[in-house]
Amino acid sequence: MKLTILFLLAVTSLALANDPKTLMTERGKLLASEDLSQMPTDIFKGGGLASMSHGWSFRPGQWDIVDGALRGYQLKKDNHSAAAFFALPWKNAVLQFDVKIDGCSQVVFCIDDPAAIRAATPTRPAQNRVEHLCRLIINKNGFSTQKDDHDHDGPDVNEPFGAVKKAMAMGEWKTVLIEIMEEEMVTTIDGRTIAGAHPQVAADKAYISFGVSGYSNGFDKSPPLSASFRNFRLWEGVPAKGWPAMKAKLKAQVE
Ligand SMILES: [Ca+2]
Repeated sequence: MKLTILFLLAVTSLALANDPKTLMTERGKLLASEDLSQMPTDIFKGGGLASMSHGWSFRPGQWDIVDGALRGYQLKKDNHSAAAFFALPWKNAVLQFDVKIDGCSQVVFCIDDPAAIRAATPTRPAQNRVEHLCRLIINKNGFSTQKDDHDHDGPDVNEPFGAVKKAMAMGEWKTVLIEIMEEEMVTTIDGRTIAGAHPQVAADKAYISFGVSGYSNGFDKSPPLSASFRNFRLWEGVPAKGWPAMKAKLKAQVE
């Protein structure tokens, strides 16, 4: 029995040691964990996104488990990026996943609010919709984050939080760490961090999504122009005491 406990402790410590260090928050209660080494069992089979209340949805696009990870790519007929949605209510969190880019033009990780009736805009009537709050964009040249254009085509606009120019090698796994605490979004890949803030980031969250775009470099390629994902984790976010000093240091590095 003692040996078993020691072994479990060792495994737990190893897993924690592999997690990148958080800056703004501490990892609290684990709210969601999906290795994505096989298809999740909780697949939402209801109607549209606005009615999705739990689990995963894999559309549009083509999504398969390949080499122990979830691989997605865009289909020409969809006229939209491939998207894998996961529904879960949360507010402040530490989000983590591994991503590997294999030829797609762009990977997007979106954080969305709960469905609600949105006012009419110049191009659509009032309707029940899920909208994007903020996102991470990764391509072969680096990554960027932004507060999203929440109304799509009203007066609201995207507001960039920053960009890191660092080549992302194709076929190489990278661990993404996103910390959300009230208005702030802090994103770290390979030890490089973008910190940003906007009141919209403090909204209630209901969905996250992985997006894969292939349009700009073609369709029907073999193998497909894809990205893969694995080891998705979502912890409750707890404020870290050292964040104000850390933030000042990060700001000094950028300026
Ligand atoms: Ca707008």
